[in-house]
Amino acid sequence: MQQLLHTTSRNQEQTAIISNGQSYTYQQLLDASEALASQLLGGAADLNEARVAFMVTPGFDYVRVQWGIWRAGGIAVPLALSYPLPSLRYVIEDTGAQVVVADETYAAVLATLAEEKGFRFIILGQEESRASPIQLPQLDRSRRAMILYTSGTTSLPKGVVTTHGNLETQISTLVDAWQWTSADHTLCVLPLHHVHGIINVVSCALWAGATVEFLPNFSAEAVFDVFMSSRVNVFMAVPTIYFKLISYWEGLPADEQQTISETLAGFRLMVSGSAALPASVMEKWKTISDHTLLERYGMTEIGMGISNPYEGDRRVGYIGQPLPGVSVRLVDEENVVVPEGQPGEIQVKGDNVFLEYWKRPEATDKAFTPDGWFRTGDIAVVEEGYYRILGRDSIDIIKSGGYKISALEIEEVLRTHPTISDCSVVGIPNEEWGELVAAVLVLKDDAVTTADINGWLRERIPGYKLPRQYRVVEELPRNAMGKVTKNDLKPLFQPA
Ligand code: MLC
Ligand code: AMP
Repeated sequence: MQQLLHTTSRNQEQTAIISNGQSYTYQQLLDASEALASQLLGGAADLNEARVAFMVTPGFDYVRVQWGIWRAGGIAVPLALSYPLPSLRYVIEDTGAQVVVADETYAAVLATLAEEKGFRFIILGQEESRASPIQLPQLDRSRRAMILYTSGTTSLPKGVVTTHGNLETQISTLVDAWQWTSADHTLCVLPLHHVHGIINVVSCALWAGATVEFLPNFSAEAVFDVFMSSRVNVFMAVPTIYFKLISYWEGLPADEQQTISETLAGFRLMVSGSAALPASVMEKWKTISDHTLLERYGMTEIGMGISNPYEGDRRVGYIGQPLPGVSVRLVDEENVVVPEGQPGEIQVKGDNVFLEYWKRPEATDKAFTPDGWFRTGDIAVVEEGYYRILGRDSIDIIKSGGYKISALEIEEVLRTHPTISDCSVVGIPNEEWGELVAAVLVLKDDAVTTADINGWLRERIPGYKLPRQYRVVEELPRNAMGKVTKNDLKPLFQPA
């Protein structure tokens, strides 16, 4: 945070943010975040790591709230805008947030919870005005700064706690590696409750003194409109977004295609990550934009760990080499380092690695080896010095549209439906989404349809976690231990 403020003070009159048709300078961001910090503090000297949850549309308000929380000494807990009430309640309860901030769009959603939980509820636009300049607390690197929720191999999402030091390392490493400067201008279309949007796009841009422009959500048409009408020269997205941009471009008349291609060719950098980039997407994007996408690998717990080079050979199907300051090793099941060419689990060490899972010391312990390496659960191999992802060690983790989704979490909710006697959730390969969530159900009552179940589920889990396909069976296949053999279920979803 101190570093971010340092940049800000150098670039006061430069445009920091463009959102909702308005431009905001770094000075405005500084003033607005200080005002919010002051309001959060309410006369206290320091929030002392109090959790402040916030549900705010991506744009200037989002950043001023995030910075305001940090500047007041709190822990920022961004709430996903797509979450239904039970998921919001879970995050607010799990973090023990005593203060929740919302903009007017989300105030109504949170009002029920505010009544139920009695937290302090701040609605943007209805803030008190600041009385006089205040003294903000000094934040050292070891302070907790943010909690992001990640789905894993447990049925409930875990809060990943990062310190100011972790964030500074994650941001500064990328700013250097990808050569961000204050002349850059990026467009953020990613959700702001995950590291990809928060760190790689917004924080890197602001750290470098660049401009970040926001679209509240993704639409291929809107993205190309911004590209054509502004000075965007850096773009980062998940493979699904590149897939959607390609499909849209392919449907345009030739003259529009050409104008877009000419604009894209002038970009400085285009990055893909959060899920494997299919070779077909990389190649088509190259034809359209004349850019070889820079593919990198990261995780909520580590920020970015491995990246193809900014200058040099970006290899199709590879995630590149460890970023400076990030130690990476591949180990076998006995935790012994494997030689080049042999597959192993990616383990990571460095200042970029998170502090802990919030209030889950056992899960934190299990996530690290006795000598302090973080176990990612991703399997990779090194070939000619480049890392290539082979898969994950857990069949229960699904990546769809760049979102990590836990099959166990969805199964747990499905099991509470009165007519479901048994169920299993798997990920099935899909070029556009990476994987699609698919559910196999055993039903007590044939009168209930999968459409009914989907409608019921929609009220309980975020839309991006919903199964896209269902199959109903008499019985689930199980091994001698009684465990469902998920690999036997996947063929049920192969196209006929
Ligand atoms: C939505 N749809 C899906 C889906 N999500 N279909 C299949 N699988 C999914 N996962 C369907 C909807 O039902 C809807 O269909 C249609 O797609 C449009 O829905 P939407 O919600 O409007 O989707 P859209 O906004 O287009 O979202 C696509 C997206 C989004 C790619 C923009 O998924 C996204 O923002 N992904 C990024 C997630 C991210 O930031 N991950 C980073 C995690 S951090 P219908 O029929 O109803 O119209 C991380 C670390 C790292 O991983 O390394 O970065
Ligand atoms: P999340 O937990 O949402 O932060 O997602 C992190 C996971 O995304 C990693 O553990 C990987 O499985 C996956 N991931 C991120 N980048 C890539 C990539 N370039 N290729 C393949 N998988 C990736």
